Amino acid sequence: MLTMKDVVREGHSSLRKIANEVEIPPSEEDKQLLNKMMEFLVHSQDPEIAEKYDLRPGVGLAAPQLNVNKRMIVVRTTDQNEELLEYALFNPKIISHSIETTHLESGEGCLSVDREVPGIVPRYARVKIEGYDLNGEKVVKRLRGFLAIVFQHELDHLNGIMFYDRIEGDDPYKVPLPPNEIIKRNEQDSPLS
Ligand code: K1U
Ligand code: NI
Repeated sequence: MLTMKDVVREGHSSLRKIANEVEIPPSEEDKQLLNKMMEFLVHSQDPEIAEKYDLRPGVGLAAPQLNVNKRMIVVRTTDQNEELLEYALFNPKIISHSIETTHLESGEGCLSVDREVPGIVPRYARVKIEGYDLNGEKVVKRLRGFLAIVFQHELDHLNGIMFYDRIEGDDPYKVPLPPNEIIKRNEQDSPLS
C-alpha cells in the first residue's frame, strides 16, 4: 500500500515537470498504479487506517506526487447530497470551461506541501473534462463546485504547477474580478463531512 513516504514534497523536481501521456489502452502496470492511488485516498479518508499508517486525509492525488511522470489522477469526494464521487483517470484534460471563476474560502491544501499557504487560488467555476478510465474507455464529465476545484488542482500537478503559484504574491487575498463565486467548503459541497 502507498503511504505518505511515497508522496514527494515541495522542492522535488517531479512536481515541476510536465508529465507524459499514458498509452491507451493502459498497461497492467499503469492500471495497478491508478488502483493503488485510489486505494491511498480510501485509506487516507478512513480515520482508523489513516491514524494507523499516519496518512494525511486527501481528496485527490496525481502520479507526479509519487515521483511518477505520467498523466494519471484520482479524485474521491462527496457531492452536495453526500453521494460518493470517485474518478480515476488517465490523460485527463479540460476541454471547455466557464468564464466565471471560483475559489475555496479556506484556501487549498496539498499532500506535497507540509505547511499552510493562505490565499485565494482562482479556479474555473465549471469545467468539462475528458480522460480515460481504467478500462481505457473515454470519459467526458461536466464538473462544478468543490469537485471542479480538486480536478483543476490535480491537473495542475500534471503540468508542474503548485496551487500557490496561482496566489497573488503581493495580495494573497485579492478577490478575482467578477464573475466570481466563493465556495465555503463546509456549506456547499462538504466533502467527507
Ligand atoms: O493533490 C493533493 O495534494 C491533494 C489535495 C487536493 C486538494 C485539496 C483542496 C483543494 C484542492 C485540491 C488534498 O486532498 S489536501 C486535503 C484536503 O483538502 C481534504 C481532505 C479531506 C477532506 C477534505 C479536504
Ligand atoms: Ni496537491
